[in-house]
Amino acid sequence: MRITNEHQVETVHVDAVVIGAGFSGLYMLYRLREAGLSTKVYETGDGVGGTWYWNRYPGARCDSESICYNYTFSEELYKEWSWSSRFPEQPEILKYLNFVADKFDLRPGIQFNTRVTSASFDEETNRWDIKTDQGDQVSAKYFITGVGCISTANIPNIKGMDNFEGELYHTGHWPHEKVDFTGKRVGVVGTGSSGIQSIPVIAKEAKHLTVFQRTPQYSVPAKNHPYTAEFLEKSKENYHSMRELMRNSVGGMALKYGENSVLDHTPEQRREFLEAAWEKGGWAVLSAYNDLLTNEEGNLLVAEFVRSKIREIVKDPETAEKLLPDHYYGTKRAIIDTDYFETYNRENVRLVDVKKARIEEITSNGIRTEDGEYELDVIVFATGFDGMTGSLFKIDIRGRDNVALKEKWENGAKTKTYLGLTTAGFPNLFMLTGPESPSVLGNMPAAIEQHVEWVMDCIEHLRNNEIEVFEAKTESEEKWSQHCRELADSTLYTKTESWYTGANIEGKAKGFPIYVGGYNVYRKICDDVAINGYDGFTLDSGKANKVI
Ligand code: N01
Repeated sequence: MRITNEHQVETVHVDAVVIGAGFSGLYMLYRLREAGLSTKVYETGDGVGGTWYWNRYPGARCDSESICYNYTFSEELYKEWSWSSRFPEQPEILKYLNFVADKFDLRPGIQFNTRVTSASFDEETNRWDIKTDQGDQVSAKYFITGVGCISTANIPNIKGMDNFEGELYHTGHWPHEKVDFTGKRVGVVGTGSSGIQSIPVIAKEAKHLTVFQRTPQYSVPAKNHPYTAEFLEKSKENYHSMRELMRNSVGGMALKYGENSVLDHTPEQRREFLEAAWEKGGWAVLSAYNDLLTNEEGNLLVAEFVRSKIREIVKDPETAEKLLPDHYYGTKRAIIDTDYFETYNRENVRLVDVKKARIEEITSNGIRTEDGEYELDVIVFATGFDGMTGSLFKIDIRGRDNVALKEKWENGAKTKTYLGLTTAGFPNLFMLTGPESPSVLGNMPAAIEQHVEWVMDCIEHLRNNEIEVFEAKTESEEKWSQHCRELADSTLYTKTESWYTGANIEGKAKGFPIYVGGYNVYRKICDDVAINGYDGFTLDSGKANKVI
């Protein structure tokens, strides 16, 4: 339905508005449409893909095994698509998401090149009024965000950024055209997942690469390899068991954690065990034991094992020393790489410790640290993201009494959600993979499917029961947020500063807004809430306020 207001801007009325056309938005659109709800998806990019649309930097690839890094809601889709390798690169993942969009004819439901700028809940109509940067005005019963957990780039505020005369990039906003590093002096700032994936690839092409490292990171080999036809056939045959395994596992992937404590093994047994995990690659070291993230003593032993591997790989002892991390292993997102530490054995690669000699300025010619100036033709910022809340806060989301989500969560209160999906005072708002859900601690597509399916069941329930207003109770979110904090504090995660804790963003409220209890446990909690009539929520027919 279209309604014209006094300024002649047509207000479009739909059942649901979804933001984002990545893994979350695409599946949400599919489910809403299948259920017969009129839906509009707004996407800033000019194509589908979300994270995989923006992160086109060299070497970008997934770190969940690809046979799990896909949707499982459709057996037909699962069987139609074949991944080339264990950890495929970004172009292949983007191709998969385009394949999904085409297969289910999702594009007509998506408005590209459009950023949602504001959304406010109208307590008279019990609807969300949503505006975009293209002048759209939409009124929706349900407002669903699929904005991604790590999609707002952290571009450091370094003096002189505008003075640089060379090329400047951020890994999370990579150009669509190939960036040619041939014959160029390149500087990469940052050694998280993005830096560690891109550094080996850039080093091979550039004339010279300088890596500006503030905090060394642990990384283990991905041991990527092509999939054989037999392997793929078998994984497709096992579709049902694979889906069950993913849905009922700790990290949403076909991965089982070890049964032993790190301390159950003698030093010799441990070395042998970890060597085998190292050879297996991927998540094998992180999942080798059952208490790596809770047992301080055990964690330090595994951390020392990884440090010993770095010393073995990197030939120059001084460089190796600079590369040794000293935080608890796995408390920053575990990284898997292809030839990362080996890259420091190349003659054209130099490592600069910018914790020791801080970056002072970007000059017209390169980067000046307290130690001197490094001349560069290209600077790549692999400096990460304003995680979990950054993309939500970019939209002016206002709930009851015109309270902004940003205000609610930043005024000392930090994030407060119920189940990481909803927040009190913001009725009929669903945040897919929102703060205080397990999201980034495992396999995102699995987390997304669970959220989309829960939200869809919930909306069906609301419609079937003529419920107009669905809202988390304040006491439910207090309890949930406290539960999340207590769980996080019982692990080593909160003992390390990272983007998980918000420490990478100046002035950001610190916390650990992620549910660490495991995907499987979380799924059961969400299911139980639904089975118990959406326990912890207020379900209101809203008849008193109803405006048609
Ligand atoms: O970002 P990061 P990322 N001066 O925040 C440094 C996912 N992901 O884009 O640690 C100098 O991890 C910063 O230093 P420090 C994954 O969940 C997944 O790499 O703050 N350095 C750090 O070294 C991942 O965890 C994949 O001291 C500065 C780096 O920049 C998340 O995204 C691939 C600086 C940022 O590391 C984020 O990863 C890529 C400054 N001013 C990403 N500011 C997959 O494999 C920051 N740094 C699927």
